[in-house]
Amino acid sequence: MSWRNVPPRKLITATLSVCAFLFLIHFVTQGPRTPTQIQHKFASRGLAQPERQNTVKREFLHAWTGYQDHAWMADGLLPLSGGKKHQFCGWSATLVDALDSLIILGLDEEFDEALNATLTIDFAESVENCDVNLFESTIRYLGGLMAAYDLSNDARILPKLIELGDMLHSAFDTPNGMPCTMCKLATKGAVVESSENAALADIGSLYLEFARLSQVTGDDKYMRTVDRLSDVFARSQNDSSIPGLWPENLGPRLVDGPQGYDFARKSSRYGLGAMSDSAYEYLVKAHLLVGETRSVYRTMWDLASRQIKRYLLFRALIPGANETDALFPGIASRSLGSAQTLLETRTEHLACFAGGMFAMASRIFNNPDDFEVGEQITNGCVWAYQNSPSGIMPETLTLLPCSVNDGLQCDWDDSYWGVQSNRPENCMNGYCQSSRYPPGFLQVKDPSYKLRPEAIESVFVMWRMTGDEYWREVGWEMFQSIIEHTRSPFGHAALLSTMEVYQRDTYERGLMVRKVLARQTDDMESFWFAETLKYFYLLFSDPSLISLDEWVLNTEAHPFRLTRGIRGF
Ligand code: DMJ
Repeated sequence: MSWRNVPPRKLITATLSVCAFLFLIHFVTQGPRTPTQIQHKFASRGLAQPERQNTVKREFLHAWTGYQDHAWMADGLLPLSGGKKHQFCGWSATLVDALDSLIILGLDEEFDEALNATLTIDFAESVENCDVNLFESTIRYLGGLMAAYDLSNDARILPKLIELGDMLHSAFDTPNGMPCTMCKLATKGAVVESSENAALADIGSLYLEFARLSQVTGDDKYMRTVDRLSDVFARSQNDSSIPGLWPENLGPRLVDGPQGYDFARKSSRYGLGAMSDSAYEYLVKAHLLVGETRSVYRTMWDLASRQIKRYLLFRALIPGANETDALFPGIASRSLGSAQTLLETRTEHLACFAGGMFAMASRIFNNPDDFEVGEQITNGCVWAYQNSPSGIMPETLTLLPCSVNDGLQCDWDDSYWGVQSNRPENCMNGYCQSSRYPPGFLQVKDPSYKLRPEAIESVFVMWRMTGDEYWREVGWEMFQSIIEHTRSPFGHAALLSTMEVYQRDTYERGLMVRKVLARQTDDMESFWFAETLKYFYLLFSDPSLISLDEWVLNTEAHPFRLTRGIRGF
C-alpha cells in the first residue's frame, strides 16, 4: 500500500508521532538548555575533610582574635607587635573584607559582632583628608559588603552598600566619564578629574562590583557607568603595541581626545602580575555575571587570551620539567611599531591566579585546550612552592626559559644550567643567587611572601573543576608550610624571605622546640582573611559550599550570587 492510500487522519497521527519521537531523542541527548557547568560533577555529597577544615578555622580564629583584641575596627592588625595600621581611609578594611569569610567558616557570633560594627562605619567621615584608592576600596570594601549581603540577605547592609557605592561611583563624575583612581571623594557633588595615569588592573577590575550593585539595588546607574568603561576597553584593545593586550599603564584622561588611541599606549610592558592581573580575570567573570546580554567580554577574552598564550607564557628549565608540565607567566615588552617582543622570564606570585582563570574560561567559553593551559600555570606555581627552601613561592622569581634552539628543549641539563646561571647578568658583585638557591631558581629579586592567595586560588579552582584529590593534597602541603612560617603572636605575619630559613628555638605548650623558620615582618593584609584562608577552607569543604556554578568570586574572593533577577532588575 502506497502512502497515498493512507487516510489523512492516520497520516497526521503518524507524522505527529514521528515529530514527538524526534523531539524526545533531541531532549534526551541534548537536554534542556542548562547554564554552563563549571564545577566537576561530584558523584556524592560528604566530600568535606573536617579535620583540615577545622585546622584552617583554628588559624583563622587565632588571627581574628588578634584583630578583635588589638586592632578592632582599624584597617589592619600588625601581627608581631599587636599594633594597628591605617591603610585605606580607616574604614576598617580588615573588618569589612572578612565579613563573608566569617559566614562561610560558620563563625556566626563573630559575624554578628563584625556586622554590627560595620553598620556603624561612616564612609563619608575622614574622606576629606583621604585619597580614596578606587580599586582597593571597590574590591575590598564594596566587594566585602556585597558578599556579606548576598550570603546573609541582611537588609541592614543595603543602605551601607548604597552609601559606599555612591561615593565610589562619584569617582566617575569627571569630564570624560573615566574614573579618578586616587581622589578625595565626597558622597555628593565631588568634582574630580580622571587620572592621567592608571594601572590597568585599577580601572580594568571595577566591573563586577558595580554591575552587581545595580543588580541588587535595581538602580542601573552603576552598571551603565562600568558598561561605558568596558566599551573603552573594547575599543582600545588593538591600539597597543601588542594588539589584544593592554599595557600595564593606561591614560584615562586621553579617552575621547584627539589622540584617544594613546589611552592604550602609555606603556609598552605587558603582564599578568602586578598592575595588570585582575583586568583579564574580570573579562571572564563579567561574562559570567552578564554575558547573556553583553557579548563584549567574550570578544575581548578571545583576543586577549590568544595573545597571552603567544607572548606572555613560557616554559622554563626546571628539574623534571617534562613531568611537572609547567607554564609560567612572564613580562613582555614591545615598542610601538616594532615587530620584536622581548620576554622577561620573571614570574610573580600575583600572576598565579591565571591558572584558575584559564581553567574556568575553558568551560565558560567552551575552549577545552585552555583548561590545560590553566593546569600548567597552576603546576608552575605549585612547583615553586614545593621547591623553595620554605615551601612557599617567593613574590617574584626569574627562571631560565627552555632552549628553543632544537625545538623546545626542556630536559634538565646540569652543565647548561651551570653556564647560564653564572652569566654576569644573573649575578651581582660576582655573587650568583642561583648558587644559593635550588636548581631552577635563577634569580629571586623579591623573596618575600605577603600572605598572598593566588596560588591556592588556582589550586582550589583545579580541585573544584576536576575533583582530583591531588589538588587537595598539594594544597594541604602549601597550607602547612605557610602556617609553619607565618604564625606569629597576634596573627600571621608576612615573610621577609621565603628563600632563607634559620634555626630558631620556640616554645610550644611549655616545651622548647627547635625549628627552621623564615624571618617575619610586622604586616598582615586584610586579604589573608578575605582570600587566602577562605580558599584553604573551601578547598577542604564539601564542593557544594560556594559552588562555582552559583557564585562568582570577585578578585578579593568575595562571592556574588549568580542567580539572575533574584533581587535585580
Ligand atoms: C588582592 O587584593 C587581590 O587579589 C588583587 O586582585 C591582587 N592582590 C591582592 C592579593 O595578593
